[in-house]
Amino acid sequence: MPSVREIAHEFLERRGLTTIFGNPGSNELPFLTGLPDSFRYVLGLHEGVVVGMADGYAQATGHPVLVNLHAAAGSGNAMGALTNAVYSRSPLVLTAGQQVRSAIGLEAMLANVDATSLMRPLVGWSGEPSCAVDVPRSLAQAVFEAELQRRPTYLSVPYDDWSAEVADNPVTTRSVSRGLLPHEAQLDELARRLDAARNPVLVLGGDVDALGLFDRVVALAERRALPVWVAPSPHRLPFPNRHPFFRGVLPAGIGSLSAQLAGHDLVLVLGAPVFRYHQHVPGPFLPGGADLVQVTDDPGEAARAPVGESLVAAAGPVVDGLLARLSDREPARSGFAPAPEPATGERALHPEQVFAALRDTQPADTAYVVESTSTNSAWWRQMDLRAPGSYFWPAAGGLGFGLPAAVGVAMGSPGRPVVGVIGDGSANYGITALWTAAQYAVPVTFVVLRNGSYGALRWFADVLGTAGVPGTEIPGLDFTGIASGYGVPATTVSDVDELRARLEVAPTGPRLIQVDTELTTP
Ligand code: TZD
Repeated sequence: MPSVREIAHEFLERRGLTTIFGNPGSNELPFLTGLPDSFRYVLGLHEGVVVGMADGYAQATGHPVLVNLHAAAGSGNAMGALTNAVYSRSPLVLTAGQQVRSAIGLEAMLANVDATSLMRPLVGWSGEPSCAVDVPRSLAQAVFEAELQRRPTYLSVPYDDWSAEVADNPVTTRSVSRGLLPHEAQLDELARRLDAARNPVLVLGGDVDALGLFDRVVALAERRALPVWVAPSPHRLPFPNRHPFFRGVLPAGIGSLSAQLAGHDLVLVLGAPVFRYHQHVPGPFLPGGADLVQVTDDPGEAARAPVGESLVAAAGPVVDGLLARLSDREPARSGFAPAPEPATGERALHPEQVFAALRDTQPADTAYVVESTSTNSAWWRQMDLRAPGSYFWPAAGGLGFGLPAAVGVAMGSPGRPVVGVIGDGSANYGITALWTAAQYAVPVTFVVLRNGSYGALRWFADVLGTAGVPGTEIPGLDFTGIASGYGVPATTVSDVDELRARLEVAPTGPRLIQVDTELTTP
């Protein structure tokens, strides 16, 4: 009879989960032994980095990814990174080794006490099989729940289960899929409302890019010359940011967002929650006279929205259905808007100079993983992103995503140039990803913006009226030394021409460019 381990390996292989991101301990070794050659194990040196890499990989590939963590301690280390994966809707299948069954109750070392509660409420499903025979089915459930919910799941497996022998299991050949097609009547009604609206507007969320709808929403916007905003706190870019209909990223305050939408009578939100607010700015949720319709495939997103109507359906068929029903109203304006001249710094480079250099030197299909929190407006002023999958940002604002996710995105999209744009504060939370990048020879350019500060927090301190708080300065960091310790070649650049010259050269492996920059506001 086959072992539970053999059945599990075969199931994962069939489902294409053959890249495992992990950091092992003794509880996990019995699962990892005898992995078929088709598997690739990607070692991360800290579990936050393991999950950040897997998140980037899952977003780049659009498929579930297996993560292997060490018992409760490793799971705990992963939890901060997990917050991002929840809001990027990444189908991560987290597995953790449990003590042998007979030793859990007595709380032997490495017993994961109450394992199924540990990662709640972050994961969409968590489980621990009730007996060894149920391990294959439970693993399948963890994979399918991640796929169906588009949310991480967590499975704890006692390590003595892996070598148990069980009858072959029909679950290994199962598959799941979802439809979520809107009804024709729902599409007719939505098209009618768009037609009747005097001044409609599109608000797009990260799901538009995650679901491969980047080009189709351009067609939709052009069909009716619809202005397009990006929903607040975006973790992906759903629309080319220099397109003539692009209006920008909506502010993340309730009052400021509704003020920005003033004058519109219909707000059509595709693939976003309503909304991911951040700074508390009280006010009405919508401007007077505006209706809102949200299209999302996440029932939770629909149910918790504070305003408007929600249609729970896959965004793709809704976009296609609208395109089939709406005729051209005006000829589309064409021509991408040029970026303004970058602002210049006095004592160091202005972030806009760095972004202009990236824009001018990097290939048009470059994927950027950005975790530089005080440079948002500089970023959008200078960048010109026209390709799907161009932009990734920590979806819950949990720092430690950028460096690892850049490695994961690069591993998940071989051949595509990848640049991580990382603040000198943010870099520290995921710094050990440099080691994985070096060991696995992943071609990524890390641009570290060194402003010596937690810049965004200084700005927030002003917003909250708490200026002068401690803990916002981070002098004395040198990422060239740190990078070389992890095996990544690195340089410091302070001159814009030198920066451009370095960026002109395509990387063959990982490299880090540290740039001293001036402090700006987000
Ligand atoms: N810890 C974690 C895990 N996530 C966070 N978001 C924070 C702390 C708080 N935080 C922010 O929200 S922004 C920020 C911190 C510490 C400063 C990041 O500094 P940076 O970027 O150098 O990366 P800027 O451009 O100087 O803000």
